[in-house]
Amino acid sequence: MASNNLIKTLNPKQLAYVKLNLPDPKNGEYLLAVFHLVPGGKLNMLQAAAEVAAESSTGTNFQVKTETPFSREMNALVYQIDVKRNLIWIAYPWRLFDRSGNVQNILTYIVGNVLGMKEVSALKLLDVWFPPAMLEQYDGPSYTLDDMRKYLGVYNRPILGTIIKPKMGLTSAEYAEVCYDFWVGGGDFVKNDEPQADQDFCPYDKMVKHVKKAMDMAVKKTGKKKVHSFNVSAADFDIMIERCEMIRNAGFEKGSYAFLIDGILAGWTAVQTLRRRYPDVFIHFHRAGHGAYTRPENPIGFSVLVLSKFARLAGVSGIHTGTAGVGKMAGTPEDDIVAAHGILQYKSKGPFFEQSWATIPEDDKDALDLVHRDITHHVILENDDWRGMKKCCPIISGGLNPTLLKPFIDVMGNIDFITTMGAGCHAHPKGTKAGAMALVQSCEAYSKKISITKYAKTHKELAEAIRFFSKKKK
Ligand code: CAP
Ligand code: MG
Ligand code: MG
Repeated sequence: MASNNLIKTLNPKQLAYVKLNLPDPKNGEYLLAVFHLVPGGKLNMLQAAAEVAAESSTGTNFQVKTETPFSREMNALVYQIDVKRNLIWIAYPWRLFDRSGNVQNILTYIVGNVLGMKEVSALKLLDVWFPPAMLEQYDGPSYTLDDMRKYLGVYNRPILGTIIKPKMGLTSAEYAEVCYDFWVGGGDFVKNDEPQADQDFCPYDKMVKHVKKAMDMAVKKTGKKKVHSFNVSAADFDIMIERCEMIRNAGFEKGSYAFLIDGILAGWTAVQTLRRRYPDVFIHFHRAGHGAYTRPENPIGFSVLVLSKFARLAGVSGIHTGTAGVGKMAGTPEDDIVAAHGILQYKSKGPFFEQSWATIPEDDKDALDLVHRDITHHVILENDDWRGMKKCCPIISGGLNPTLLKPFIDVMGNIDFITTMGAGCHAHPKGTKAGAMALVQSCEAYSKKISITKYAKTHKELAEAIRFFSKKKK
């Protein structure tokens, strides 16, 4: 059925949420969204789309008598549909949103009630576009990957990290010993695993103290700076802040600690609280639970790209964006790499929208060129505030090991990320230190453009990693 005929099938309420061929959706008034939609019940695509626009903005199941001329101005509008591909485009007047730069509030509209409506049997938010004026209302990242690079003195390779394994069950002293081994093996970055908290066998305060000691020893031994990302997710605001303050008061150097938050499960309020309270700290968004929304086989939810864009909007320094099929987690290059590039670059192309994160005028070719070169070399500009919203760093994790570093870099197309390898280091037959050495060696091989098999001839830790990890499929 052509769009005009579909319009005739709408009831008056639905009609108020549809404006096909909206003259200029990118005029700055709207947040734009593309959904994959399969109607539920007997509705056609446009009817279902109108119901989604209604419920995700001002409406409900019936037109209400309390509407005002102004409230109608706030209606979201279905402005395009593609019946064959089951796609709908909706424009949300962004005056709908909480003026305090609140990401949770936007998501409560656009992927809130609508995901549970009877009128849809599939509804997935695939991409969003933010107008420049709206971006200005949101924090964006403060402490970035470039700041971490400066602290570590690491510029022309990915940041090499690990997650301590076993995931849980080590005492605080045992935990710190594994950190030490990884750091003296040459690794830069260690993160708490996502369920790390204040377990009775590993009290938080002791974990922090032992990590501090291990870091001091490792820095002394190697002459290199190190970073530890502490999970500060907690039951309530006070405990979360208590954990942050405990870390800040433990004697760590600025730059040597990051705050990890289980962003999906602790929630956006926790994420944004950290960003606002601690602009001088790397905020690390671990996305445990995201699969419930993002997995392709789940027809309801949102994409990895959407999650990652909102994380940048909220201002985290880095978020996990997946291994693009190279590691153990589900996720394709199309989804994961588009998301990684989407949060890293000042201008990024998604499947539906090209998002500009910069306030630089499109015709200022010199400035754009400078920014582009800085993204590649990281050192031209001291402070990237002026260019618009800062970059957010992809964190690449899940089933990786030293043999998979180059394959991932090849898919990613650049080295601007943190990678954390858990089993990939601690399963090394000679243990964690050798695992870290193998990771460093595999990175050296990449930088020197030598294959890992050739490099392994003179580097025994790498040789052993290759033997071990190529035997084991996982
Ligand atoms: C990786 C990891 C991360 C996952 C999360 C884990 O460990 O710590 O939580 O990477 O997935 O526990 O699995 P391994 P994602 O290196 O031992 O696999 O990054 O896709 O959100
Ligand atoms: Mg309601
Ligand atoms: Mg983990």
